[in-house]
This record gives sequence, C-alpha cells and structure tokens, in this order.
Amino acid sequence: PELTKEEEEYLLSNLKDWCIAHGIAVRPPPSFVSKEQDPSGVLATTAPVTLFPSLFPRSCFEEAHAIQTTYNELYAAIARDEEWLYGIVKELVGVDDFTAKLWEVHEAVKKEGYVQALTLGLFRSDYMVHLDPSDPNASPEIKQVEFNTIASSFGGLSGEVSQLHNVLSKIRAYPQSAKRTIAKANMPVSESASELAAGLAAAHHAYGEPEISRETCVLFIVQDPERNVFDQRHLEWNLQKQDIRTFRLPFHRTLLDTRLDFKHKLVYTPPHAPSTAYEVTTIYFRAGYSPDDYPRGEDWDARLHLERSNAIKCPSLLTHLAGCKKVQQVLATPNSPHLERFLGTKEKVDRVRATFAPIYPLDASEAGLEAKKLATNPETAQRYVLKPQREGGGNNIYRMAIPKFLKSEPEKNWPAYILMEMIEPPAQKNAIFRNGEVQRGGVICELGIYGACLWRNELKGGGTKSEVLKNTQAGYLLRTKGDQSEEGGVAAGFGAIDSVCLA
Ligand code: GSH
Repeated sequence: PELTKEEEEYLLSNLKDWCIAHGIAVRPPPSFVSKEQDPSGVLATTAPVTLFPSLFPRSCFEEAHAIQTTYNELYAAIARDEEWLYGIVKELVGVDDFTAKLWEVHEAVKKEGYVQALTLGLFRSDYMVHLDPSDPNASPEIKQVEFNTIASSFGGLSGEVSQLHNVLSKIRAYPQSAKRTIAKANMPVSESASELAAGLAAAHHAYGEPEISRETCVLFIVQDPERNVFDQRHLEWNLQKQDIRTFRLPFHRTLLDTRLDFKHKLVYTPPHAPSTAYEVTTIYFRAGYSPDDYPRGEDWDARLHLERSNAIKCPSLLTHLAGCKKVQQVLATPNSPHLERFLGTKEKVDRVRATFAPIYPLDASEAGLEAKKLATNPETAQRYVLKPQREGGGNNIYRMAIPKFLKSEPEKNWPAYILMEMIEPPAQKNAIFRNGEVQRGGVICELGIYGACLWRNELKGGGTKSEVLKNTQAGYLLRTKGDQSEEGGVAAGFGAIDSVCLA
C-alpha cells in the first residue's frame, strides 16, 4: 500500500531500531564503512527484511511442517547408506572436484575408522507454492526447491521478524489494510532459534562426559569474514542459557586452535585464553560447504582433522554429501524405488513424492538426453533452472542463460548439473528493505522448514545398528524476493526475511 514519504520514513526508523535492538542484523559489507571513516567500527546493520508479512496458504504451510520429520528420517537414512550414496557420488567424480574431494576425506577417515557413532542434522527443506496453470480450480501445493544439509541459515532471526511485523502493525502510519489483515490472520511465530539450539543441545548431552575432567563446548566453525554473525549468535545465546558453552572458530584457524587428544578427542584452545582447553562435544559447520572455504591445501587438512575427531558433527561428511542436488534429482525420478528403500510406509513415500518438481540429469541416460534437448533449446530452456551440486546460493543458471552457459562448458562436464523445472508461485505485493532502500512491488515467497535429527549408527557384529534419538520439526523461515529476481538467497544478496500471515 502507498505511504507518504513521511509515513514511510517514520515506519523505517522504527523498523531499523527494532531490528538492531533485537538482533535482526548482519555485519555491514566491507565497503560500507572504512576504519578511517569510523575507527570504532560499525558492527551491525539491519538484515534484509520485508515491511509487511506475506500471505501463505494455510494448507501448504501445514503440510510442509507435517512432513518435516519424514524428510529428516529420509536424509538420515541416506547419510547412513554409504553404498547408495557412493552410487550417486561416483557419477560426479571427474566432473565435480569439490564433491569428489569431500568423498576422498570420507574415505580417508573410514580407513582408520570413524570414532563417533552419533550425527546431528540441522536441516532446512525449502518450498514454493505451485498452482497448476492448466486447472482453474487447482488447490495450491508445495513443491520442494531444495534440501539443505549444512549451514542452514536464518533460523536464529526468523522468529524475530514475526515480532517485528507485529510491532510495526501497531504504528499509526502502518497502512490500514495491512493492519486489518494482521489483526484477522493467524501469524505463527517461528520457533527455529530455540529448536535448532535444542538440536545442538541434544547432541551436546548425548556426547557424554569427557574422560578426563575438563570443560566441554559446542564449536561453531564459521567463515571469516562472516556477515551473518547475529543469526549464529542467536543460537549461541540459546545454548548459553542452558549453560552450554559455545565458541566461534574461523575455519582457517582450525589447525592452529584445535588438536586431537587421546582417543581422537577434539580439544579447542581459544586464542584469548591460551592456557585453557575445552573438549568439543559438537562441531557445528557454518562454513566448509563452499569451495571458496578451501583456498589452501591446509583447509582440506583442517576438514580431515575435524572429521577424524570424536566430536559429533553437524553435519557428518556423508550427511553433507546427501545434500548434493544429484541426490534430490535421483529421489525425484518418477517410478524410482529409492524412497521406498529409505521410508517405511507408502503414506510417507507418497507425501514426500508429492512435493517433488520435475528434475532431470544431464547425462547419457534416456532422461538425460531428453533434458539436454530441453536445456539447449532457448524456447524450452526458459522454463528451467540449471543447478550445480553446491549448497549456499548464488550458483544457479536460470532460463535463457542456460543454452549459452552449456555451450561454454564441455559436454563431458554437464553431468555435474541437474535441470529443474522452475516452480512459478503466485506473486503478491510487499516491500523489501535492504541496503538502506525500499523496493516495492510484486514479490514471491519461499518457505523453509527446519528439522533437527540426531541419530546413532554403529558397526556391530558385521552389521550396523542404527537408532534415531531425536527427530523434530524445528520452525520455519519465510524468504521473499522481487518477482523479477531469479535468485532468492538472503546471504547471497537477493532475498529478504519475511514472516507468515496464514491465508
Ligand atoms: N555462512 C553463512 C551462515 O552461516 O549463515 C551463510 C550460509 C549459507 O549460505 N547457508 C545456506 C542457506 O541457508 C545453506 S548452505 N542460505 C539461505 C539464504 O541465504 O537465504
């Protein structure tokens, strides 16, 4: 809705202060303010947020929540099935060096024997609303965009954005129509900050007592520089409330600040307290998912070092690898037996299968040859997105750019990508505040549901024994982007954090 310039300024001044006061914030970009301009340093700026909550169909919201524990079960089962996962990864060896390298680290650890049977997954399954264009009476359905197995972000901030929208709606200048909608609607507040922390706490407690008496901690492995610090801090503060100590370790300092003690216990010594040593119960990776995190050979040594340790990993290497787009594509292949392999009941299989959009390989299979035709013809390519295996956003190639991109890549490398039909959700109106500016107009939303899953996988008498210790749905994230923008990642610089108004 239109606001006068003065009304908008007033609303924004409230929004900015509320965001900073409640930690809906990111570090400013490096170019934002130089040390010379401000020697004290500016530590925080508002994270990208919408001014209003967005409408989301209740049935879709509920279904996405309801199937999260089944999705957790599915990915935990994939991560335990090394043989199946190798079948996927081997297709990528030779075309995707990063995936191949992660597998190499796994092989190296396996050779000497994994010493920790527990794994924690803090997942996020992302969806958009799909409306069948050929059926005027079609009900909205959720279709999965992707499944994140590592560094699933913004769970710390999501719940705060619902509170922000609620507070703003009390301001006189807030448009009446939006006030009325909010007053009538149900606005669920995401519990992700506390639920993701509960996942980390469960791992921490399941680790057990250290053998020699020393303090324990959960270690956040982070990028450096990292802008999304406050999102991570919200999880840390939730853990600290439960008397669980946390530290942030820049990934590139791993070999300097940690060592493996007897029985592969991981010991962390903070640079600010060089005479102390903490035993790490849980490693939480908020780095290590991008090839950019490994510029030096030592960075791969650091990953190997962490993986060899007895700390519980969130996620383990195999869980990280289960997040490959190729896994999503293989699961989504029509009539394939994979879902049945991992999920016990037909009901679970059918509900998960109903969330898949069409995804194709770009290899020599029959489906692959068909997909190559679709991807190289500009007329058909415009309905698709081309995705590499990576998690982390900003890596995809969209629509008309696909044929040109493929032309520039030798065909032998094409199997490194999957081709996915674009989900075209209905647009609505909202306003996004990012980088100090308001962008108004048509927007589209992506709903992410977090999951927390802790499982044990032990080699016992020639077989393996597995047990799921915790499996919960862990809150939601709504991200919104301009309807002209293809990319929606907040960290990658496109989307904004939103909250849900159930329609
Ligand atoms: N390093 C940052 C962090 O730890 O928050 C970014 C991590 C990241 O890009 N995470 C991806 C994500 O959830 C999954 S691998 N992105 C959501 C978004 O940027 O909108």
